Amino acid sequence: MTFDLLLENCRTATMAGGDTPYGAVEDAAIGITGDRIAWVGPRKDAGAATERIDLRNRWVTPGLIDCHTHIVYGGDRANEFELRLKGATYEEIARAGGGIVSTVKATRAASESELVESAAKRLKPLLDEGVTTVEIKSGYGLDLETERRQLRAARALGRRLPVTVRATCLAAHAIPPEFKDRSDGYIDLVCDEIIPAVAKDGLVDAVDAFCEKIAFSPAQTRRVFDTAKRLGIPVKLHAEQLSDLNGAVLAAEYGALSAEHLEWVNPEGIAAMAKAGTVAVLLPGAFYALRETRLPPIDGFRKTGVAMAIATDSNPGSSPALSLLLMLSMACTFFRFTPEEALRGVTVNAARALGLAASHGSLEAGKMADLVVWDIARPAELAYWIGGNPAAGVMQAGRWSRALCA
Ligand code: DI6
Ligand code: FE
Repeated sequence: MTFDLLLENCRTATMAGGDTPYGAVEDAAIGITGDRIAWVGPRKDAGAATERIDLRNRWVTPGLIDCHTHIVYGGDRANEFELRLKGATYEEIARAGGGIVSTVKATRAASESELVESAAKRLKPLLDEGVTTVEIKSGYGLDLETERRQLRAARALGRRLPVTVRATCLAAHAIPPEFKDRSDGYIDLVCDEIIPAVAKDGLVDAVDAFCEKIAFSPAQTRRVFDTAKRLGIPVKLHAEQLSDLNGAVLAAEYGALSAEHLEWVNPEGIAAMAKAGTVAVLLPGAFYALRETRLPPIDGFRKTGVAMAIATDSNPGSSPALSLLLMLSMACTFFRFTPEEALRGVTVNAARALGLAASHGSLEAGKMADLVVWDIARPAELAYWIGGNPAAGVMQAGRWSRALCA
């Protein structure tokens, strides 16, 4: 078999298991045909290729996966940042009608093309630093029309930019003002109208909910999950971000792809996640921006074998983050991830959190040709630098989405 392209003379952090840290293969080559990786291995064993590129011994990793974002929205909340600096808490601002609800107002007022334009600007720095797959949640519409518009904008971004987009319906994100004190009524709308309609339009890859005192109860979350289950859509959950409602146990019960945030998860939740294979998605940007002090139980996840992913949580309130590499640094420094765990968290484990483990997240034959060439001497540098961008080239689906530097 002749490859379309052979990337040769590189060091690969395949993240595909094996005996070496990072699944590394030194003096390696990668054969690419069409949009897929056809072969990865020692350079001396590489086959013929139509085109060959000498990577001059640079490191190659899988394309990075940001598996939790809320990056499509109207407006911003820099004003609330200033209020929080003066002492107001995130929960106080939310209860006073700011927070998520203020972004809902701005999102309802934005057209689909305005949502696409503003999100594309925020996605640009993520893509430049090697993100080739991103999850985008709705949840700033909280009515059928605007939830649909957000999800359509997410799909449009996937068509327009060199990135695979997974769209998640998070209609159960907050209680909209028109349902104040009637949250069960809003859940009726979510379950009877919003989720079935956006699913019918093919706009949803997963369903998520915010199970929290300032949002929805476990009983309400259960109704959302039952709706998703009936429609055959996988679920994920914002669980134990601000308090412990046993959300992780609930998520695991429904075989959730992931439970996310998890600073307050209890041992029963960890055990349930381990048993169900639910990925822990940890969000150091929100931990940082909200000055959270309670750490997610990293050792508990390690000991029980719960896979850990990390993501930006990019959103206008709790994590206005536009760098996934910075999250690697924060995961190591705040959460005591090893640099290898951090990279796993934005590759293989992030792919699992999106239900994409078969096609994304590692450099292996048959998977998508999504990869990043880096100007680094060792993979730990991806988590080491605070700012800056060592990406020297980004390939998505077999094409250079960011031209390779010589
Ligand atoms: N948890 C979060 O961190 C984001 N949503 C959620 O459920 C925050 C969203 C926001 O503040 O706008
Ligand atoms: Fe979030």
